[in-house]
Amino acid sequence: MASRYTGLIDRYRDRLPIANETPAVALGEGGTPLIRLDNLARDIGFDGDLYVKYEGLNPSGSFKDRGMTMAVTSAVADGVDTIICASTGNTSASAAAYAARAGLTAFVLIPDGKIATGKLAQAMIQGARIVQIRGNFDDGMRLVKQVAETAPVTLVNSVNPFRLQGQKTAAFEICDELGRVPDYHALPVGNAGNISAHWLGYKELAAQPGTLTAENCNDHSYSVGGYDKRPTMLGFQSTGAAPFLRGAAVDEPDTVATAIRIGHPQSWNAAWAAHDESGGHFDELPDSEILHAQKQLATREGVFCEPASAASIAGVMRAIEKGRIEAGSTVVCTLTGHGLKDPDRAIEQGGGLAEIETLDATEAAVRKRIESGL
Ligand code: AN7
Repeated sequence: MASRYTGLIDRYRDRLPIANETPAVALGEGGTPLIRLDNLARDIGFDGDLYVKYEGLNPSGSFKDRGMTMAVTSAVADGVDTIICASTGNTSASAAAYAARAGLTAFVLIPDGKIATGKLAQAMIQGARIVQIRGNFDDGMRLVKQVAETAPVTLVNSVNPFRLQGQKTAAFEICDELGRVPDYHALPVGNAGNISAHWLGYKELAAQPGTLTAENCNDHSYSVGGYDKRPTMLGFQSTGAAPFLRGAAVDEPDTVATAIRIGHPQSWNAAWAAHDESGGHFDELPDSEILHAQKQLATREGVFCEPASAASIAGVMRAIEKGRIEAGSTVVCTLTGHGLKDPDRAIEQGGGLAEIETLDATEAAVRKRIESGL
């Protein structure tokens, strides 16, 4: 029997609020690798199992595709022809891709000069209507919510409930692959949709059996899994954009991890519920520590993620060091976006290239470097 993987809606349709007869707008999203980090674990003296869920390998290069396949499938089923979002970059790239696939028009509002090059390239080539705003993501979010109240458009930011429904499937995949629930799950937190979605997924896996309906699809009152526990949820922010650590919104968020340069998270209550119900913690990392983790992951494991994604690894490294993660635990970190999203930052991190010399001089120099291992 043929078994071509077509995406998470086809795989998990019985656990999603999409009717059987509704065709999925899909690009093969989901099914991302869960990679064990033996080198990094050894480096930091961790004796448990450390994994990354490499969401950068989704079709548009970030976890947003899990939510966008759902939001756009539902919009098309409703006869919508225009979608809109505000974005720090990845949502716009994903919206552009799925809109192109479905023949919809996508309006994406991006903060002036603050989105990574790869993400802008994606939105542009895929024909999104790009609107740069004089303001940050939070200003854009306010604006699109207002517009969507009265204009004939569907808002596809994570306030759209179909987004979190799609994103919860990452928790299903992790448990299906491990054959168990991880002890800890760590994520970078910006708008806080993804940590909320994962908690939704984990709760469903361990809830009492029930039936999924349009009414209860976001309240965890049905079960799909039969697992007996839930992970402790860990959320990490950059110090310059850490409303969950301040306990209040931040008006001028700033961080090199532009994906999570967000001060007014939309899923504030849901993320606190994940924190409280799971007995987890939030922490903040300086940009230097986030960039260090990005580089460690690349150089020690060959896994390339964008800066924001590395916040999950940086946070877990710190939590292990401080004894906030029990010895012998199974820990999963979500790597939310691909490293190629932000090539400029990676090149900066790599240091400069040496000057170009004659071929003879170069050959001699290369031989010398191979000998010395530098
Ligand atoms: C790589 O694209 O908000 O806490 O507009 O791109 O669910 O917001 C991106 C968020 C983490 C934070 N890592 O996730 C957007 C946007 C990456 C991201 C986050 C984002 P949420």
